[in-house]
Amino acid sequence: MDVSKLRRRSLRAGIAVPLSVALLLLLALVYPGLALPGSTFEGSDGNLVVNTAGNTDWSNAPNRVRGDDVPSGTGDNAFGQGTKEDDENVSVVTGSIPPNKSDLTRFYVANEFANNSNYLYLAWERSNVLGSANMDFEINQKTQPNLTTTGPKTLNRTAGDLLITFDFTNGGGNPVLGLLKWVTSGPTSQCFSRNALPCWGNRVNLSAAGFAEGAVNTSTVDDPIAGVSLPGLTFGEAAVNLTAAGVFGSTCEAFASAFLKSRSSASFPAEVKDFVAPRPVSISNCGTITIHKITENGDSTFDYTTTGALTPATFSLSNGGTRTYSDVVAGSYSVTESAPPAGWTLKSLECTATGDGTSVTPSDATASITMAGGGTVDCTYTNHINLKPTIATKLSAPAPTTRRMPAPRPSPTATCPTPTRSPSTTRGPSTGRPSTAATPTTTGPPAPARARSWSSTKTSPR
Ligand SMILES: [Ca+2]
Ligand SMILES: [Ca+2]
Ligand SMILES: [Ca+2]
Repeated sequence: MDVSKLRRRSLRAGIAVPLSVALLLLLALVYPGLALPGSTFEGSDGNLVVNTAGNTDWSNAPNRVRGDDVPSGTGDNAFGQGTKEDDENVSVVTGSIPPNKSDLTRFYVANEFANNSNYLYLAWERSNVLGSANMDFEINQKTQPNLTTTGPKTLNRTAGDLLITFDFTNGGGNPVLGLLKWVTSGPTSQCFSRNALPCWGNRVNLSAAGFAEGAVNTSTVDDPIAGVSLPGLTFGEAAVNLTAAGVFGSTCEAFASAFLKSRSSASFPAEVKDFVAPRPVSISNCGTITIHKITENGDSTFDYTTTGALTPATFSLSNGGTRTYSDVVAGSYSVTESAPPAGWTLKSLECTATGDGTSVTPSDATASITMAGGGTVDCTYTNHINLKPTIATKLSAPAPTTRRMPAPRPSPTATCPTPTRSPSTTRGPSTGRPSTAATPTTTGPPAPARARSWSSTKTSPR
């Protein structure tokens, strides 16, 4: 082998090693601690604690909501009378959970906006150890009826409500996650199971599409939130990219309620049994931007331009005015004040932001905004104009008006320019003029020699 071949081979080897290291580093960046791409939530590691620094898990989940079931046994509430997922009219009973079916104890729901996507995180816990787990999370736009009392109930469903199915067979590897939306109009072919509207339809296999990941614990893990220890197969979790799954798009959606149910088998039309009653949640892809206007020493009309497809794209405000954009889809925006009218300057632009993932950066006349679902941004533009000097006109005013006092002061007598009535003159110089020591509380000249000079104090430029 000649020297040049040896060189090429060693060169290739020299490149190959750093490339493989770089690939591993890239994979580590893309999948930090078993999280869905774009999210740092550890939604498929089968536990509730953070294992990789900088990540989140249930112990520090964003916007976490917890629902607890009533204790297991004869008092535990469940669906009865053969209730199935497609039923809006359901029956709540107690003590009817079959001993061989999942007895739920708790659920968690969390959500966040990260890397231009809305993520939903779900977890369930159960008290018994069974091979299969068939759980459904129902997420509604409207508040649900009280399911903690027994009897017939009507679920308050709206077109577009979500049902996220979680099916796991022991030994079957990772759970299979599905997404169905509540359908109220159109052809019945949309329905996943039932042959009539309304129904759960348009099922998406989230796992196959790569929109979701999940896991069930294979050994005992701790729940630091509820303070319990969870034996293997009694905890399941999932992370779903709602934006990728098409739940959130260019229109505003908001969900206000979530609850957990157990299906009696992997079959979708199987009876639903135990449930954990609905809890209020706030899952939305929209926020609010509010712009306020304040002017000093007068008023005028100020123009604004925006970016990010806010509607209207431009607007104008005068003193005390407000512009509110209440349905701002998560994304990037900016608001800029145009050059102010003659004589006016932009004194300040002050902004605040609330909500995970929502931020605002004021710079000169522009507020740069990153809006996340449920976020609010509030900005105030303050403009200033110097008062025009009007001393000349005031000086020509009739003498009687110039003898009026300026605005009331804590020590009005000390500022009165009439020497004979002012107590301060007793301490003043023999000229009879008011003592200068008495004047600092006023905004006028320190030694008003003539009464009419006081009128100028009202018009001093600031
Ligand atoms: Ca986890
Ligand atoms: Ca973890
Ligand atoms: Ca229950």
